[in-house]
Amino acid sequence: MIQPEMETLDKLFHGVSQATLFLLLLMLMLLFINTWRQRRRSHIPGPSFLAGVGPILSYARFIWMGIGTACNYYNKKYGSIVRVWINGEETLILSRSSEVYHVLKSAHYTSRFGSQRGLQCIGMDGRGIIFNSDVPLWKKNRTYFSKALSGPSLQRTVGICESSTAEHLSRLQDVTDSSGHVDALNLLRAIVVDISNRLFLRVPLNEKELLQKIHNYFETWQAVLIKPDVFFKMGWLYNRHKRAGQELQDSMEKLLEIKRKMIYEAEKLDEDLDFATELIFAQNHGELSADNVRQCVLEMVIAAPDTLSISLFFMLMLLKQNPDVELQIVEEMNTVLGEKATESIEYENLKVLESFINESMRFHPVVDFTMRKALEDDEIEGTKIRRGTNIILNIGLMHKTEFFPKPTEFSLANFEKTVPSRFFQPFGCGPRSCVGKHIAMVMMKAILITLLSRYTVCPRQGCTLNSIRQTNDLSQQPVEDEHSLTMRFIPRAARPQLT
Ligand code: HEM
Ligand SMILES: *[C@@H]1O[C@H](CO)[C@@H](O)[C@H](O)[C@H]1NC(C)=O
Ligand SMILES: CC(=O)N[C@H]1CO[C@H](CO)[C@@H](O)[C@@H]1O
Repeated sequence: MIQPEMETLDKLFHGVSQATLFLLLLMLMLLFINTWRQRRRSHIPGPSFLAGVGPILSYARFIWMGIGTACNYYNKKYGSIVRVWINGEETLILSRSSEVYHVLKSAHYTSRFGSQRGLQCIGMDGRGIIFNSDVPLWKKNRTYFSKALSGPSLQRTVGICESSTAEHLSRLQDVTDSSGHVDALNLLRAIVVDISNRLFLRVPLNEKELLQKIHNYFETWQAVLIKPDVFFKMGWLYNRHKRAGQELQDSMEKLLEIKRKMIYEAEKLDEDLDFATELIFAQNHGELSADNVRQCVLEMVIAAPDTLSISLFFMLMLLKQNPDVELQIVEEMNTVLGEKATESIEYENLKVLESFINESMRFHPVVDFTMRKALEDDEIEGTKIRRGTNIILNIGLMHKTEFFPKPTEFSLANFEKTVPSRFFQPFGCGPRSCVGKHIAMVMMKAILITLLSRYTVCPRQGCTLNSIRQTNDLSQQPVEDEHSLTMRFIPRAARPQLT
């Protein structure tokens, strides 16, 4: 029995040429160096490599739980800096303010990560702004966004938000069901998409149809963002998403056609050009491709409905759970706004309202984290970061673990004292921060003031932020099943003297 085996082995050894032996040795050495490097890096806490099983398990957790939920799981299990793997790539999750602040401020992290096939599916790969990782091109496109989201736009915003909110509220009967409830989240979405259109595009559109497409586009974005390449080969899974990604892009193209026609036929254009007009002119001058103009306008139009309307929805829920805060806000509105015409106000004096908005974004954020990529080797607080490492900043968790006096409670006391900026970053800061952060604050204030001066809301019995179902994948969102998210809108008895 043993004899033949010995013979084979013998033959084997004789058959192995010296070159092959050398290659074998080299491979062993490389394997050793690799493991050694792996061990050297293992001072960052995280799940263990386990001969390649670790990366598969951690990737599976991200896909299964959703990105936001998985980040919180890992930070809670391993601490404020964790090393995991997404799609085989080393990924760090950071939640301590000093590390988060370092990444936000640095020019080495102005890129994001995500599946290239996935981003191509939604038109974001190397285009637009949000997930455009072609840094020089992103930079150029970002200037168009910054221009449109500050200056004259910012001033127009207050008036547009107030009139759009008022108009939608005056048609409240149309969206009230037989039991007297309103689908608050969709009402807020309709208000916000109308405001975005009036600010950036100014084309007549079917709000409801566009909102449905924005919703599907977001679902697709979330579904494809970190999927492995094989996912895109499985037609039965992928085609539905591909269609949803394409539908919104087609709608945008149609709206832009209308816009081009409007510009062409206009006798004379407004003094301050809107975002879409600026981009169309840039295209006419050969500076931008049509694909890019479409993607930039698309991202501008979806930005607020995907973030701001859900933030406002959470705020309405929080108000009902904290009636004393609502009282304080309404009193402040009466004293501060009662005296002046609202149109001209930039809302500097509404400290309670601003604290409420800040505390809501701290306590129950929509955007919980942000995804970046290291463009250079770097060192953060003694931890070596290799170029190409994926970075997730878990800002939501940071807001609940540092600085604030009542970190896990909703309380305006958290904003009584001035909060140093590194401890509170709902929009990020630095070169790749939220380009809409100023306009978002103005929009939230204007919409809340208009709404709260006319109505107080009342969610369904037993419906609180804790009890409604939510997911936290790309962002934190309520699950829209049947009636759980509807509210009654009760007119305020004594309406404050607002115009
Ligand atoms: C409550 C509302 C909002 C929140 C909480 C929010 C939050 C954020 C966060 C955390 C980021 C990532 C920043 C980073 O990586 O450091 C971001 C990016 C961005 N936001 Fe917002 N945002 C909001 C509203 C808006 C609005 C209204 C607009 C535009 C109209 C907007 C446009 C953008 C864009 C274009 C980016 C990508 C910037 C880039 O990659 O260069 N956001 N936002
Ligand atoms: C709210 O947060 C912003 C930072 O996003 C900060 O500049 C502002 O001072 C805060 N307002 C209050 C009243 O704390
Ligand atoms: C104005 C400008 O240069 N825009 C750029 C935006 O990004 C695309 C590709 O990402 C470029 O082709 C554009 O030139």
